[in-house]
Amino acid sequence: MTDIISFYTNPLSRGRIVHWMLEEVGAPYKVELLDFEKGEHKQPSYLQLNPMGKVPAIVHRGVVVTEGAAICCYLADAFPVSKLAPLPSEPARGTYFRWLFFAAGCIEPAGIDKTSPRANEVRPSALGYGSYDDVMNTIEKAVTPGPYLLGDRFSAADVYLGSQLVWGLMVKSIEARPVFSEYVQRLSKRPAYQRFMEQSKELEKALKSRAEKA
Ligand SMILES: N[C@@H](CCC(=O)N[C@@H](CS)C(=O)NCC(=O)O)C(=O)O
Repeated sequence: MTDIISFYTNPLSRGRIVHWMLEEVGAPYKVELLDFEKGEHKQPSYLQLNPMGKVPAIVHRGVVVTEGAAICCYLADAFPVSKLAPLPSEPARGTYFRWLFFAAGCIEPAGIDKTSPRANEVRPSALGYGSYDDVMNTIEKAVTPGPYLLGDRFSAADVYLGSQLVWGLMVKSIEARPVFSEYVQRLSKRPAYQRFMEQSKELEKALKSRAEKA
């Protein structure tokens, strides 16, 4: 069993969240690129790892972890030296989980519904995220005054929620608010974020050249 993390991704996917997280953690990892065009994520060898046929996924010490938010939590706990998660004994752990789960359970579906509205409207009381406006206002409260979700302390929750904002502001599933762009700008100055962005461009090129050669 190896300690090196296998990271299954596509550079234009939610794998970007985990790529950034891996750079924050600083643990050794190996990228396994999956070409969506070729359907590599739907091949039996990958479906064995993730029956959803989706990325990201990691394999670490023989265990498969899928779901971007779960992977961020897992890595923060598996590499405590990175100090990306409050310990179970710390009250801030509650706030940390709150925003991680809010980002996965509320921000993500609210953003998708914003850009691709459902044919049949769902009652806000039945919808886990309530209303788009409530989600936007709640994010604003969460990142104010900042600089991070846990105040002065950067955590894996910022990697996950911050990634949702970076992507959402770009595709306009998250409305532009000054406080959102200020938060995102702060995050994008992090050396780990910049390394991930550079590497991600290289992965895109690698995937393109692999496709051209095939
Ligand atoms: N719930 C998963 C969603 C993963 C997901 O939807 N990944 C997309 C890329 S962003 C994917 O793999 N799409 C390929 C497909 O479904 O064919 C997570 O949060 O990690």
